Amino acid sequence: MNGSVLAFDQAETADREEFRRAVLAGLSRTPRAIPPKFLYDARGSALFDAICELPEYYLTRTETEILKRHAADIASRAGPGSALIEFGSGSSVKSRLLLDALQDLALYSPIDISRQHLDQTAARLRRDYPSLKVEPVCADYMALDALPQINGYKRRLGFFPGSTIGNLEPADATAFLGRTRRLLGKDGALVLGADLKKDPQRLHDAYNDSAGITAAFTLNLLRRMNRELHATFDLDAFMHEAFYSAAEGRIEIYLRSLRSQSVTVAGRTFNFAEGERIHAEYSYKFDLAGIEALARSAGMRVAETWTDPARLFAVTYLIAVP
Ligand code: AVI
Repeated sequence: MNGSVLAFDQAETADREEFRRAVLAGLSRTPRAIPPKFLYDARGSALFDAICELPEYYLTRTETEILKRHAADIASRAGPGSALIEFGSGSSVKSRLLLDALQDLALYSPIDISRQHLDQTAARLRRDYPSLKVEPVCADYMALDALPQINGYKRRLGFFPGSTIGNLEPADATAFLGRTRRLLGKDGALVLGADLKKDPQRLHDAYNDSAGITAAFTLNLLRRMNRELHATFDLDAFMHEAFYSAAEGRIEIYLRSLRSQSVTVAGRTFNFAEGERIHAEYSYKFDLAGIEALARSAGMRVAETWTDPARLFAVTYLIAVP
């Protein structure tokens, strides 16, 4: 067996063990909850890509339009010679809009937990931008304490699109932004995408699409437990449930048990009452004052905000408060 295959196997075993621990702890808690990052195995990531194409899911389209319209403004704020660092890059589609606009870019560093995604992204970018220095970092950006060392860049420009910030609980969002501010340095800046509060029906529809893709995405968590943890979930005995809580300013997503049932997971038995839920994800929605407050809580401020005409989504330019 060659070294890289062995390293891959070891990484996979470690990932599975982390998943097993998180699931057993999460199903033993009251209320039951599994951290949302586990929604994104290969199938989950593909389903999320499909969500981004749905007519009801306006987030991706709207943010892309804002970036298209304002990439030059972002580039002029950042100035030439920046290093672009993307947190959770996936396929880096949106970052291309910035790569095309930024002048004399010193480096592009996509950070992603998926080695496969990163390698594919880096290869495509090197092909399409032959003079760009691409330095991928395979890491969990939520637990990152250093960035690639390079010289000669003028500013570290972070990029955290997609309103992924909304999937963090407020204290975690503050901690993430605070860590990011330190990573980017005193002259650094962060381009942050955030979904805005709006008509609750519009929000509800974005997480309850008529094609059932979002439901398949949430239910995939059960499928993943069945495959990786020898669990016995009956996918027809649970349903995806998503609703907007105006009081909390967030979409809440659960898996709801449709009957009283027992399920075995990694050799342990869990009993579900009819109607009992497993929390799968929050998706916080913001107003502009809320984004400002969040930035301030992490030692940053909003230097500029760009939105679409219907004010569905905001892209903000955050800088460190001296
Ligand atoms: C990745 N994240 C920003 C998505 C969201 O809208 O909160 C995840 C998602 N979950 C269901 N649909 C989309």
